[in-house]
Amino acid sequence: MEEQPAQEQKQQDAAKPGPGGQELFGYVGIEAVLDQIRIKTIKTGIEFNIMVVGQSGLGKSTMVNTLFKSKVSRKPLSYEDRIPKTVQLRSVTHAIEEKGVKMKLTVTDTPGFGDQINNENCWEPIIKYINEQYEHYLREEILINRKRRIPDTRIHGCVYFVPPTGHWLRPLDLEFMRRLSKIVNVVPVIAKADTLTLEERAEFKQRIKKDLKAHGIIVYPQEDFDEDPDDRLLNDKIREKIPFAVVGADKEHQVNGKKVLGRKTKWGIVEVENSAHCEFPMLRDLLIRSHLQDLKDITHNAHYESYRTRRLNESNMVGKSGTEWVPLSPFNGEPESHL
Ligand SMILES: Nc1nc2c(ncn2[C@@H]2O[C@H](COP(=O)(O)OP(=O)(O)OP(=O)(O)O)[C@@H](O)[C@H]2O)c(=O)[nH]1
Ligand SMILES: [Mg+2]
Repeated sequence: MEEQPAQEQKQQDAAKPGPGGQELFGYVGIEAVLDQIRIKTIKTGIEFNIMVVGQSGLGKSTMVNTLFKSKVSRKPLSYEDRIPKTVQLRSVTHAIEEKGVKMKLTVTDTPGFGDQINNENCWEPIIKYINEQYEHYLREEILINRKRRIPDTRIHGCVYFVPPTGHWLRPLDLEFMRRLSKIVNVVPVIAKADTLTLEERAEFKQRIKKDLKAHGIIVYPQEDFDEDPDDRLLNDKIREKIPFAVVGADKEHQVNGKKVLGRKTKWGIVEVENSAHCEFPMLRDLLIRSHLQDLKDITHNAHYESYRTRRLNESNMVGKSGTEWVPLSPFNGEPESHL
């Protein structure tokens, strides 16, 4: 709102006669649209949804708490001393407001796989959940009287936890990420990075990158979606750092008189928000700050779009003439039919 008088001033200045007495021309004032977008965003708020996926015990639930306890939200979470093993998909939502901008941040925690002798198809409930959110959106979107704003529960970013083995990616991780990356933005991270030395982290990172490339798995930020050379330059830097080596903790400790989130060990405290200790701050900044809108745009324009096209085609929604509408076939939740 503060910009309004400045905007008016600019328009008045532009309309004033120039030094030679003639009107300054060429000023259209299209930048006013920026204020309109800003005001609209403030009014409507932002919905942003993240999901954490990976093997059991890699610290997914801890990371959800870390994210909310770190500088993302100032509201204290109810404290759980020991985080129990997650047994079902669970979403935590926090409303965050900063400088008048409202954000509804939802993180979906998933139970980890790996306990069963046979982990075949362990991705099914996750893929089904992601597709269900697309389906909800689609069903709202094709209504004749649709809502002005469709509630958005679609997953905009999926953080995949890779175990800190220091070797290569396991076939299960490759298969899971291959399937996920086709339907959602996947951000891989090296879990429990405090268990690796700095050299091991760096080497493991390179191996994971090579492995992903060799198997044709495209994670976020996807090169194909870079919009211009500036975008490419920025994203290249991020691609270099991915997978981020993260550490999660939900306990606060006193360090030099300041409270920090960290893991206390015999040798000192691993601070999760200190970028000299781990790359959690990079992950948080990518998701919540620098790339939030990009993650939403790619979800809507690429992932949701291909889901929508597939569903409408398989339902024969668009009749032979291309204009008549027939009912959408039932959603069978079969993940494979959408891959
Ligand atoms: N060393 C280390 N331990 C961690 C880290 N993050 C979590 N842990 C510990 O690992 C254990 C398992 O953490 P959880 O967050 O419950 O793991 P999860 O991935 O949610 O497990 P499931 O719910 O079974 O899928 C807990 O004892 C955590 O304190 C980390 O970054 N480093
Ligand atoms: Mg858990």
